[in-house]
Amino acid sequence: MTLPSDHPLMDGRTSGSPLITAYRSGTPSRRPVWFMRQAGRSLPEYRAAREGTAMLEACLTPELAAEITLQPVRRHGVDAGIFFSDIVIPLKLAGIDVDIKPGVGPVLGAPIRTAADVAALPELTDEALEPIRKAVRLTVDELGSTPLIGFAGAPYTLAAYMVEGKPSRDHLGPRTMMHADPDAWKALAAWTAEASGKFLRAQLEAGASAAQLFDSWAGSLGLADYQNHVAPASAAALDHVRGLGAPLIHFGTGTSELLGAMRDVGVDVLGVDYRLPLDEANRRLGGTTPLQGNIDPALLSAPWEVLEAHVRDVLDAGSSAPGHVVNLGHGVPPETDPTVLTRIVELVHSVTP
Ligand code: 1CP
Repeated sequence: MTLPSDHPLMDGRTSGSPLITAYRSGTPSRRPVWFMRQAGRSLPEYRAAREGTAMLEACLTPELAAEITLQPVRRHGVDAGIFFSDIVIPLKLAGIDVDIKPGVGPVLGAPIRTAADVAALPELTDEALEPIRKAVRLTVDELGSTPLIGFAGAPYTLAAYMVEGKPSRDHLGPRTMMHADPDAWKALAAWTAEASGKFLRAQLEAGASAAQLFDSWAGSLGLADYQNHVAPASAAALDHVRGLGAPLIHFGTGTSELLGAMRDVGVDVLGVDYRLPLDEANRRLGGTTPLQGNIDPALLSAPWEVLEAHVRDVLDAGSSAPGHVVNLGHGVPPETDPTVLTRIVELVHSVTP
């Protein structure tokens, strides 16, 4: 299966863009940069657009999701849009009782704790993903030569919310389940892999030029648990979109010890959080994998001179990798001054790629 001939990656709109070139270890015309959570609460235009609309409703209103996706591209001149949605949208579209509570995050009506709970999970159908395809089509029509990145939550991070029923710090629920009830865990990981895989595929087929799998909480796992209980499900999610020709990126936080295993699920690019310098990440990966990252979000509120020196360090360390896309080491904090992000984009674009 390939992408349609009028897809932005196939008709020449985005294939030569700095982002796609760097993801493919080529030589881009400038160092590409985008920010995780670039759409969202740091932008006054986002807060205005969202007024009176609940988070999940905003994600499922195609015109609004497209507009919110475009806002940071217009404002900052970043090298990619990241589709405005959430990792729990596939759950919602499957019919699961899930909501995003302001100031909290994803909350389920009933947590998924037993094999019977998993067996009762509804299937995510392709038809249910139509609002996603529509929003992506509207977005890429406006983006022109700027690529759109699609995304999904990786099975572990998604399952962590399903088992706990809400955000948690230590993710004890899923980590216990994978040992105490391995069959239930395997079934849950398989369900989430399919939901995330279908969500990714809908975005890529409708016009996204790359896709990122977010395993934000993988860092709570040791290497053995990651390899035995998680990596196969992440690989299964990606099986839905392999061979389409779109670069696949894998990101988690606290994953310095898991980088090789996360690359080995079969991705083109690794996102690195702020804890590990990119030259060391590159060394650990054998110098063959393009990297994305890793400005420390904490420094966005530091004096500009301090932040600028840090960004230049990230650019230097990133030069050691076969490709480098500048990003943060995790998402934009809501209280960030958006003019600082624009200034980072200008700085990154001013250096030789
Ligand atoms: O009302 C609001 O504005 C809610 C805040 C918000 C936003 C803007 C949530 C709730 N989700 C999002 C959008 C979102 N979520 C995007 C698109 C925007 C962009 O990147 O520009 C993406 C890629 C996500 C993905 C996401 N959701 C992740 C993975 C990325 C990461 O940050 O680690 C995770 C873990 C979630 C769960 C989630 N959704 C929302 C919150 C506050 C959380 C985290 C809760 C927790 O701490 O566990």
